[in-house]
Amino acid sequence: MAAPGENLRIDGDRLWDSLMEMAKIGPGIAGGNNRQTLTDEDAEGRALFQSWCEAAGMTMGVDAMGTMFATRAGEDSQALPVYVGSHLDTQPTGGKYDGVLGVLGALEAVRTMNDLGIKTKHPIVVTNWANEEGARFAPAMLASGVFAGVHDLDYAYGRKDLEGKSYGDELKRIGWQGSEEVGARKMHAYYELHIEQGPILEAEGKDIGVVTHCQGLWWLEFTLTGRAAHTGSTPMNMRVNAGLAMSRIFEMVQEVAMAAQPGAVGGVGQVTFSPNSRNVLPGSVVFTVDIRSPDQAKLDGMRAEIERRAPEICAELDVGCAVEPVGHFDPVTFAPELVENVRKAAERLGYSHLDIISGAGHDACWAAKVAPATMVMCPCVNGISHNEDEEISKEWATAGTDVLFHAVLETAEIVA
Ligand code: HGY
Ligand code: MN
Ligand code: MN
Repeated sequence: MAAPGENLRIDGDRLWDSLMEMAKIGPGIAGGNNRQTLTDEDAEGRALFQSWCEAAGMTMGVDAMGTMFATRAGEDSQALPVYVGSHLDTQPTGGKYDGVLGVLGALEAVRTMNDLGIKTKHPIVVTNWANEEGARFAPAMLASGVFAGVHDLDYAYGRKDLEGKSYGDELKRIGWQGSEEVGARKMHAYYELHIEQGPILEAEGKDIGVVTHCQGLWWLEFTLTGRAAHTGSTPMNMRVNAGLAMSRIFEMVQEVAMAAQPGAVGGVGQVTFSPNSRNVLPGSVVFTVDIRSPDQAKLDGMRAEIERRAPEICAELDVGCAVEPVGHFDPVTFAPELVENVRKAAERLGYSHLDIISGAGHDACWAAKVAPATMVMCPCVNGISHNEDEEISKEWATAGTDVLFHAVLETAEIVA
């Protein structure tokens, strides 16, 4: 089967217009987006996406986790579909492109197939995975995790946000609880376009990231129990200071991650003090340690050392210490034949490219458990992401989507 010709290219202006249109939904306070999963803003973005998919002649299916699957028919209805997607939900102070580029890039590939009258053997399914971010309901990649059989539906439905609202209730409230059994769909292959969310491609002057692997992750939720007390009248030697224990654990996590260099990260993004009053020493402190590495031994070694040393730190301060893993996936190796399709597409289209390991987690990491999967990356300005300043160029978005388009056609097999 002939490879797509080098002149087959998507419509970068139409892609960019769609990105800017979606960015109007759930605006942030500084130019980015706050379209957190299962909020009214998420529902609005879903409705817009569905309208675009239906305008492109696709039929929409939704599963019981709220993941959206828009199908473009293939010539062989018995052939398993090629799935292409990412996520439309954002961080609270998210950018306009994290996840969104992958969903709307996949839609643009279908729009271009329609324009050119391209027919493929395999159907194409453009996918919007629910709750990729895990910002509101931990863990990240929750819906794709249920799809891959890593989590069961009851566990997922029971996950709660900081206000005590459950995933299942919120999904029903916004009206996006689909009827499809999660994971019943079988994939021929899965592709995901995503911004790098790091500085490498831009620094190396490369248009395309050929993603060979994704680093693994642990999210360890610590609950430290001190004694709520007056910050003024409580003598220093009478304090049971959970906040002090937390700060010593943060320093320890930094030390463990630095000792595991190169190829390891560790930090904390979310802390909840209770009662969180400025003149009360916290009775409890809850925070999630996020550690990652592409090296399995390093990843598990960091976890073991942190879980060994944290209770020792707390014991010195008479602070109670409990830890629960609330997110995990091992380092992922993507499908070599799909990775080669991405590399060949970049070369055919004349884009510079670099093999890269994804620093961030993606739904592709769980898709890879049930089908051959890989990713395409484009640079982002100064490597900034999970920040409203996240920015890419139209050229980068176009290049990434061109490569995605070609790789998908290679796998879906053009028949006319
Ligand atoms: O945490 C991650 O890597 C992804 O952004 N959910
Ligand atoms: Mn993402
Ligand atoms: Mn993200």
